[in-house]
Amino acid sequence: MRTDTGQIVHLADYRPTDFVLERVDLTFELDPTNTKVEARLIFHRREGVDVSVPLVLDGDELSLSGLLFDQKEMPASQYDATPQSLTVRDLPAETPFELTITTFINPEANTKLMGLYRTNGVYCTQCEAEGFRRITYFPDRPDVLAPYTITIIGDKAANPVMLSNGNFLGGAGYDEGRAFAAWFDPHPKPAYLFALVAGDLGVVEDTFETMSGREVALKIYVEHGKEPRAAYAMDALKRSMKWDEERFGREYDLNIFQIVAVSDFNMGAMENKGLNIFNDKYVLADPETATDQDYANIERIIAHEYFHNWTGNRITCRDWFQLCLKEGLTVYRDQEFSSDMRSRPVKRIADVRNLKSEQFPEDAGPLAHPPRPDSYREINNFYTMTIYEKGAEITRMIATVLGHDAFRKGMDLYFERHDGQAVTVEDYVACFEEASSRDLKQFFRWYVQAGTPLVTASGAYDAASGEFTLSLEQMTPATPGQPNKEPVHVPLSFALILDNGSIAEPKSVTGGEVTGDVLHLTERSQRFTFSGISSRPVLSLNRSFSAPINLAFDQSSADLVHIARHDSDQFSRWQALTDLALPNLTKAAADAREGHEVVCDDAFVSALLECAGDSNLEPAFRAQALNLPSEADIARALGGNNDPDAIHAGRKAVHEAIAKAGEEIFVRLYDEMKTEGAYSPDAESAGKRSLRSAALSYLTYAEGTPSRAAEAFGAADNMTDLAQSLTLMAHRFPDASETTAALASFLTRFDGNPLVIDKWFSIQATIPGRDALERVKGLMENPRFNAGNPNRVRSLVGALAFGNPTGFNRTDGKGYDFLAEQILAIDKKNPQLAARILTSMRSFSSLESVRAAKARKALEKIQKAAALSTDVRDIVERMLKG
Ligand code: B3K
Ligand code: ZN
Repeated sequence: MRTDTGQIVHLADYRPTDFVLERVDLTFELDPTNTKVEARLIFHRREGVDVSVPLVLDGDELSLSGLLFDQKEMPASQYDATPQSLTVRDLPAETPFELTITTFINPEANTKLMGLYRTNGVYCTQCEAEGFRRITYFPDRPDVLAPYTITIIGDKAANPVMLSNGNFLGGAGYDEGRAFAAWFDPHPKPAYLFALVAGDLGVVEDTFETMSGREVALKIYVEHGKEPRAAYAMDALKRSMKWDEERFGREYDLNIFQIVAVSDFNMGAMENKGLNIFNDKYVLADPETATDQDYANIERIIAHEYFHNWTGNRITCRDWFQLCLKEGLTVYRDQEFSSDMRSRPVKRIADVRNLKSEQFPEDAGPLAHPPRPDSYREINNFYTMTIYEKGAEITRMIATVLGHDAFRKGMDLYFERHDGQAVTVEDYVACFEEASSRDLKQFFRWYVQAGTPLVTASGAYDAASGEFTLSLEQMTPATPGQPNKEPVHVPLSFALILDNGSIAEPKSVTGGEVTGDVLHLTERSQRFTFSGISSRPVLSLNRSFSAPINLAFDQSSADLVHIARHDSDQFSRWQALTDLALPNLTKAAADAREGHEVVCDDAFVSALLECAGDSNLEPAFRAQALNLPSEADIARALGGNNDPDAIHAGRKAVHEAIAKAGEEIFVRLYDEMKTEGAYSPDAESAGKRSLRSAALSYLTYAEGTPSRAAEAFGAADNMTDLAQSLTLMAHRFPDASETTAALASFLTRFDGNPLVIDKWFSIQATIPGRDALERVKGLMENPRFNAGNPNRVRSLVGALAFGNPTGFNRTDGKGYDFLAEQILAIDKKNPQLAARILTSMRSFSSLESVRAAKARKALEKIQKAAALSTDVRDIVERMLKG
């Protein structure tokens, strides 16, 4: 199965390899520009495969410098080597044989950050999805599993640390200042989980005792001097290990678990067996340099990568079409972990916000694809919000449909049955079918249909009969390549809330299946009737966001206010406030566009302020409510012909109206929510800070000057408050002298700490308005910017394109032209990064026509460029095709 040629790969073409890989033995002789890799691979021909069939191994920019067959030189007539493949003929019919393949690679020149590369003088690898083939010729696919022995040889002084997967076998210094280290990973694994790290790093050590009483050594490697900033990551790791034992019965399986933080990394982190490699942004934290959000992200990502040990590593994917099998499930697991560590409703709100603002637009645009796609051109482009977040929602729905116990039984069966295997989504779902005796055939459509289902609801109460009738319809919109959709199984958590706030218990329900508080919508259209309802109830539907759908339910403001006040499901209270906010925000956008005055609905403003001032509600929840739907959310609600300037202006006016009406409450909250004593990143303290910062934001609207934010900046004793107040100043008063002074003092204070300077970059890159482009261009000239480092590029180019709707979508189209230029430049070095940033334009066709036409032109310019990577070509062509 060749996937690096830009050709389309189809799920239907899957077949097992012709040869079975039994063992892998790798020796690396490290050199920054000329590393020697010797791979000894033992294979045998799969039963039934004809003796004439050759062995074909994958490569990527490789050149073969030696090939032995059972330790003897292989005659040149028996093989062909190209940069992309090695084909070996005339191999034995049955007996196992050994190939020894020698390649030389140049880690220093590897700017794609796939395969073996260098980051700040450290050797490091990234192999998922297809990076291993940049190290040696190999059957580089996830269904080829083998145990690995690794020997690393390198300059001793330069590489006091030499790591790979599995358990440490031994190491020592020898001739001419060189040293070696050997590692053995007994758990058969695919090549994408291979890792190697070597260099001069500091380490933080701890231990963990597993549920069966084994001691596991825990090590986190960071650059020297940064050790104290790894303490929180270590704590998060130990909590993750414990949680996976308690919640899922999963125990760790090696005697060592290692994490390495590196500064050049294409994504967040990687779950290599026993040796996770992290973007240092998701390891390093202290109160002075990390925000509450950074701490929460570290906790979540440390957990996510650790959880992959069972969901991804012990049980992996048969092929890359099954990616959501490991990613969606592991996101579900990390979401549950964070919910247990923090506030469950607040976590759910944050996750749903993220799903709606990132995955829903993907699902509604040209890049829409099913969670289990059936073809791809570039697998790197499928590490998407749909695979991860919608994938997690699907597992969450399975848990909802089955109930807690049957879900856990299904998971247990999955771990027991498939341990050590590379499996499919069908295998996964079959475990839940067996554990619950429920047919999940219709449910399976969630995996293979793209697009967000739209559920339309309407309710009617008949006092005479005491019946409440709920009519539901579902429709999934057409997506690229899928014009017609079948109805899916939508589990809708619901409550009928009575006048006094209590929840009605219907005598009976007809019209479809109901389990507990979940309605099962399975037809295109269905009518449920609830009997024995004594007075008109208010229906709260899709509580906790039990299904990832768009819900069209024309509820009155009064009903929404009732839900916002009374629902026992906090998520639904937040959802009701959002449903009240959105029409105000879309109307404000329309008014701003027409030059009309923006007026807000009183019912909405007072419900929001009531929530803000309600001390029975946790501060983090109130902060979420005050944090109005984003400009992207408003654009999505408007649906098309969008003018980002009008959306921004309307949203600002709504904020001002709320700020004026609630000034007293905000003054009080600003005082009350002050945290005392030393900084602690725990959820409760973070919640107070977030509510205080929301209050500060509204007060800044009410007061119209930067003074209060400047004062907060001066008084801040932690990065959360500091970054928040700086953002407020910069975004609201970019030209004020206070802002200039604060930006300068921030820079001086944190100069030399690139992760904090990234915040300084992105705060400025997201200042609304047309000047953002010039600002970003200017900052790219700053010596602290480095176009080769993904975090730096994301903090300027990424922040402008993803996080600054007015700055990026200039009417003159200059934002798009700039992005096109940048994409072409980045693509030459790092195609994966270029393709990812380009997806920021995925919703261009919902812009008003002047901008949309200019955006299209910029995309066409990219498409026409010579020598485009497969990554960028795939994205740009799908976006243009629509
Ligand atoms: N599995 C990796 C992502 C790999 C991305 C390759 N382009 C990290 C994660 O999801 O945990
Ligand atoms: Zn993952």
